[in-house]
Amino acid sequence: MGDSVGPHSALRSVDPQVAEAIEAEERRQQEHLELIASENHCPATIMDVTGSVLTDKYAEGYPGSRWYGGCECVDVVETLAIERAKQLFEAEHANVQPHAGSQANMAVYMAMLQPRRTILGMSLAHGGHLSHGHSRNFSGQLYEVVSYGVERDSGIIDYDEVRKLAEQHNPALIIAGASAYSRVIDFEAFRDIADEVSAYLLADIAHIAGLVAAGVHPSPVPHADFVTATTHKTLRGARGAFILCRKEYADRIDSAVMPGIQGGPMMHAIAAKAVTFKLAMQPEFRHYQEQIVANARAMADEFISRAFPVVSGGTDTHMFLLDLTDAGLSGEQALNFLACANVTVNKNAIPNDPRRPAEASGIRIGTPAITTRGMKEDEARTIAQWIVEVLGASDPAQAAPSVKARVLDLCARFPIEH
Ligand code: DSN
Repeated sequence: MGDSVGPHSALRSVDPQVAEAIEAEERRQQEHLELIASENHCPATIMDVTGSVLTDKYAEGYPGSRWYGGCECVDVVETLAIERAKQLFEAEHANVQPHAGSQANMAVYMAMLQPRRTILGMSLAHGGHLSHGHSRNFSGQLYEVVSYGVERDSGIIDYDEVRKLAEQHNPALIIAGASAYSRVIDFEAFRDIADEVSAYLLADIAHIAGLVAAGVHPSPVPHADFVTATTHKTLRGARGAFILCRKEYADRIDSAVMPGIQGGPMMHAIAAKAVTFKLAMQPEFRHYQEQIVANARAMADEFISRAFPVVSGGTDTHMFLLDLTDAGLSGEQALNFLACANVTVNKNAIPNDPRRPAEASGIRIGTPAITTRGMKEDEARTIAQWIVEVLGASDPAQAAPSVKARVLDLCARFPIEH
C-alpha cells in the first residue's frame, strides 16, 4: 500500500499513478503562469462541491419532474442554480444542464433548426468557435454554414459583411460570439441584422460570461433570443455550461437538452454551478473582472510598445491575440519556447493567417488565471516583457531558462490558494 498521509493519501493507496499525475498537475499549476484565455483556477469550494456525493445521483428530467426517485436533494441544488443564473444575468429562463459549451450550442440548434437550415457564425479562422459551423464539427456537418470575419485593417467584426451575408443567405440563426476576439461585441447591431432577415439570434458568451455578469461587458440578454455560456472561464467556477433564453423558448430548449442531446445531468457540476453563480454575485467579483481587463490592457500595451503587434490594436476584454509574423515565429514555436520558461499559452490563427492552423501565426493570451492569483498591472507588464525577452531573442531557447527562474519566483509570490 502507498503512503498513508498527504493530500491524496487515499487515492495514492488505490491508484498511485493517477495520484502522482494529480500531484504533478498541482505543482505544474503553481509553478507556471497560466495565460490560456479559457482557463482559470477555481476556488476550493467549487472543487469540494464537484467532488461531493452528488456525483452518484441520476436525475433525468428537471426539478419537480424526474424519471428517478430520490431526487429531492438534487432538486434543491438545480433550482438554486437555475434561479441564480436567471438573477445574475437578468434572464427569463435558464437551463443549467449542458455539460459543455458545445452541448449548449448544440441544444439551441436542435431546439430551433431543422437539419440543413443555414446558420451564420464567425469563422474559426477569425476568432469564432468550432461549434459555430466548422466543417469538421457537428455544426458544420448538420447545417448549411455561412461565416463572417473581421475587417482586414482594424481586426474588428465586419458588421457590414454580417448584414450583407445575412441578406444574401437568409440564415435561420445568427451566432454572435467568439473564442479569440478581444473587442466588445455589439449585440444590439447583431439583433438589428437578425430582425432584418427574421433570424434567431444566439449570443455565445462562453468566454466573456464573467465580464457580462459583472457588467464589465454589455449584456446580450436584452437582445438575443438565446445565450450560451460556460462557467469555468472568466466566471471562475464549475466546469460546464448553461443556456439562457426567453420564456417562450423554455420548453423547446429544455427538451432539446434532455432528452434531445443528453441523458443524466451531472448533479455535482450543477451544484458547483449554483455556487459559481452565488460567488459571481459578490461585490468582489466585479473588482476581479475589472482587474482581468486592466491586466489584459496593460499586457497588450506593453507588447505594442515593444513592437509586438496585437490583433485589433488592443483589448476590451480578458484576452488578445499576439501577431508573431514580424517576429518570424509560428504560434507553435512560440508556445514551445514559452513552455520552457514556464509560461503556458495556446497557438492561435490570426485573421487571414497564411500559415496552416496547426502552426498558426499567433498566440492567444488571457489574464483570468493570473488575476485570480492576485497579480495586477505591474506583474502583467512584467510578464509581457519576459515574453518579449524570450520570443524576441535571437535564440529563444537560450533566453528561456533565465525567464523561467523569474517566473518561478513570481509564482511563489502569488500562490494559487486552494
Ligand atoms: N477550448 C475553448 C477555448 O480555449 O476557447 C473553447 O471551447
